[in-house]
Amino acid sequence: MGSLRAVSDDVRVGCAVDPASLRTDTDYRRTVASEFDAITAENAMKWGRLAADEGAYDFADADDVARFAERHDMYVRGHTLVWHRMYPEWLRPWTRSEAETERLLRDHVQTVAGRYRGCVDAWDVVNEAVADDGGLRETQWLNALGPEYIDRAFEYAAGVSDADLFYNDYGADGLSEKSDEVYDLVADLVAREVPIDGVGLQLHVFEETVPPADVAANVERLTELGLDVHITELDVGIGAAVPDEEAQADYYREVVGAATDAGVDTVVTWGVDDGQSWLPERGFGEAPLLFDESFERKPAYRAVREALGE
Ligand code: 9MR
Repeated sequence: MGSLRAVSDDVRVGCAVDPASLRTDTDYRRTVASEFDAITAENAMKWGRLAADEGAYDFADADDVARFAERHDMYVRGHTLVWHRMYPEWLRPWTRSEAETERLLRDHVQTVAGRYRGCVDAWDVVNEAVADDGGLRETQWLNALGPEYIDRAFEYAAGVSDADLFYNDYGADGLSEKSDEVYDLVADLVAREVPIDGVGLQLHVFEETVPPADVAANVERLTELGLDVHITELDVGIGAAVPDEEAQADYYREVVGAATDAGVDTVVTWGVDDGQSWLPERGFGEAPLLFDESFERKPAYRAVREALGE
């Protein structure tokens, strides 16, 4: 059996990676290089990782991911420019003036999106700005700058980057109140000609599965706005929603099939192997990825190949 990346000419399959594992773990590195044709830094391009110290960026880890991607001819999803989590401690306590906060946002977006111009193909410009109970999430950015912080982030990114610019969120994968909120948000950005190109549906699946038909319907309505849709952080924890590896494989097959039939051309799993995943340590289910902790291909791996037409 050949590699996953060779299965479909129309759909890229990616993974989120940790640069330290890429450097030190041969099995990890070999799996990423041979199986995937898209890549995201799980954490290395987040503000808190890039600029732990005020006034000084450290791009070493992020550059490693970028170089790896280039060497292996991979599509790069940059993650993420503006978020309410994993920002540097020195940004606290958020008592700066509006003008100063805006300058910090602009400088960060321009610095990072500018550095990876020509390398990052798609940026998650704004991540998780919609609250779980509706409306915009109360973040430091919203408090300091109002809802326009979203417009500004996209505009600053568009000024320096040739990447496709995405809004990315969780819990907005199928049809739900939150996915309606995300739809309304991005429809408004499109209507006001804010430079947005796409929407990332994270698709973290644990307590309950999202009906694949609902994912397809959501993809279709977003596509009708003229936006691209990517599945950006796919993982399926074994637990309440999917009891075992076979059920997990069935769900992967159905949801990847439904999303790609509806027009999704990029599907990224949130990690490589079950030994390194954020889900189990949060108690959100077990063994959520395509490779087990020995990097053996799981039933879910074969299911994704089938979903892509094999
Ligand atoms: O998987 C990531 C984990 O290692 C980090 O500790 C965490 C905080 O930065 O972020 C996790 O990734 C999140 C992603 O950036 C945005 N969507 C939800 C992901 C899982 O929490």
